Amino acid sequence: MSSSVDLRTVYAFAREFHSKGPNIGKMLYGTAGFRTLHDKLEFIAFRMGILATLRSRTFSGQAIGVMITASHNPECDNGVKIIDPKGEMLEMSWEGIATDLVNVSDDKLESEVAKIIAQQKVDMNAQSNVFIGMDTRYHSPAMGRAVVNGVRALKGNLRDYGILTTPMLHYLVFSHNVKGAYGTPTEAGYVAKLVTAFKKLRGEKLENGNYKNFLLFDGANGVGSLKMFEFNRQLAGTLQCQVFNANGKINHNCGADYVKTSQRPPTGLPEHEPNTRCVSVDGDADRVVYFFIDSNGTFHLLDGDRIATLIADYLMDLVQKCGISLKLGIVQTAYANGASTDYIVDQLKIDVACAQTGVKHLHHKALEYDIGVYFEANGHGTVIFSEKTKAKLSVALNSTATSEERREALNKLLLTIDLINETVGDAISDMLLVETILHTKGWDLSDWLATYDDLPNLQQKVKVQDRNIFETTDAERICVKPEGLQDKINEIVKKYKRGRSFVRPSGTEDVVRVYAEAENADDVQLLAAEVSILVYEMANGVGERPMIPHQKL
Ligand code: G16
Repeated sequence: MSSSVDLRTVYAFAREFHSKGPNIGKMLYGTAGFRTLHDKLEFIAFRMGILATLRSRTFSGQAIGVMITASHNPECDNGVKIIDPKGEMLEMSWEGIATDLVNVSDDKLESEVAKIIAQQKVDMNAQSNVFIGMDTRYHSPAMGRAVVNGVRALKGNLRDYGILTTPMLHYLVFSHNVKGAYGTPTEAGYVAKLVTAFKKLRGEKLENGNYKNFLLFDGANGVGSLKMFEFNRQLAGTLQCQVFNANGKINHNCGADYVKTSQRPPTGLPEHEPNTRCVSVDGDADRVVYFFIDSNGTFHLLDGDRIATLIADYLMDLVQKCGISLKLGIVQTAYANGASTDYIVDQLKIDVACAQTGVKHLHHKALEYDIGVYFEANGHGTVIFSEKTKAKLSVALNSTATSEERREALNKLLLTIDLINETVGDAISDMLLVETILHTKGWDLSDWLATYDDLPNLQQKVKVQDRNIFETTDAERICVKPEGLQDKINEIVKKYKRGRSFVRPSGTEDVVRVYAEAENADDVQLLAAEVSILVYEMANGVGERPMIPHQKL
């Protein structure tokens, strides 16, 4: 079929504005899209504009999202994430297509695009809609312009939303594609959906038991802080949330990743009463962790594992009150603290599964349940409810045989579903859900902390010459390459009581990550150091040893 799109435009734009240039090594679509130093990324953003336009045409013009962000990474990095029509991460088969498109030279770009069109049977006369969002990094607008040019080169339509949190763009894509059935497809519609559900769930009583109506919000100097100001306007009179870290260097000594990995409070934390609830999100507000400092000055972290258990427990209770049989499960990764998994199995008696790092993998696994709660320990996660589950709840609610008590529980569960951004992990939506649960239970953070004791744990980054020589299996719990490494890790781990350690190449940073946990804090330091040195020597050869950053527990 002939089309009005002349593919020579693709090369013309590339040569003129977004040339790949020399000395660019192989780039991979990683854990959450392409991510690297911002000055290496513009040509990738251009090519992802092209890819998103083609993908949208394969869905007859349904919106595809392109998010410009390096999320938790330092300010110098940037990245591109593609969002599929249901608001999910890009389908895996297209990750390979994206990788190939990025790795050809400028002069092969036109033929590569022609190849995708032929292989994927893209109808170039079909509509195409690409939604673009970006974080607050100073180089994000330049990346956004490159995406726009990619879309224009193939004569697609686009909507540039400017600064958004990543989960907001996921919401906008999905709610647009389902014609508003998931909420009004605007930024104001997103805020209204969450705030309305939150207010209804909270009711008139602002405080309850140990729950105080005040929290401190570390915005990681990213987009989350900006958006939280808008939420605060809408939440006025309901939740008192004081935002800090709103206009410095993104993620620098603050934010969810810093707080989780260094296990200490962010800089910029205002003076406050002991035991005050504090929350940290990351640069694009798709992750959240809680923390507090007690009256002895001790720091306590409540991470993604805690959030998952809190939510699952609350939902199980509601489901039981609804009198409906539903299968609820929790999905974790290898980073989940062993104590949290024991708590889920032994105390909550809920099904638990382990997936590979990357919310895309957890989301996929969570779809196997009627209600799938998935969280990474780093605070990235959400809950998904199957269509069958939602239908069962509506039928029960509308049945005249349903008692008042059950009806109340059903209403509460349906409102809770409304409060959750099911498309992807969403720091603000997750926070509002945690606030709702703590308020319902009348808990402060020490009540929540008392549900189980975390095993001391540590995560370290090891810089190696080539992280791609590391390969893992069994949801990343076993390292199969370099050969022999796993046996040596096993030997080391044996020496430590309740010891566990694994290594994997990061998909977002140029490092190998080392995770360790053990019965006590001293052991965990030693275990992490031993495994980190081993990783360094296997990858770089024995010689000068790495500086292992010792983080306080
Ligand atoms: C992304 C992914 C997360 C993942 C994290 C770290 O988060 O969405 O699922 O846990 O990267 O991945 P890795 O260990 O491979 O570097 P974010 O918040 O940076 O988009």
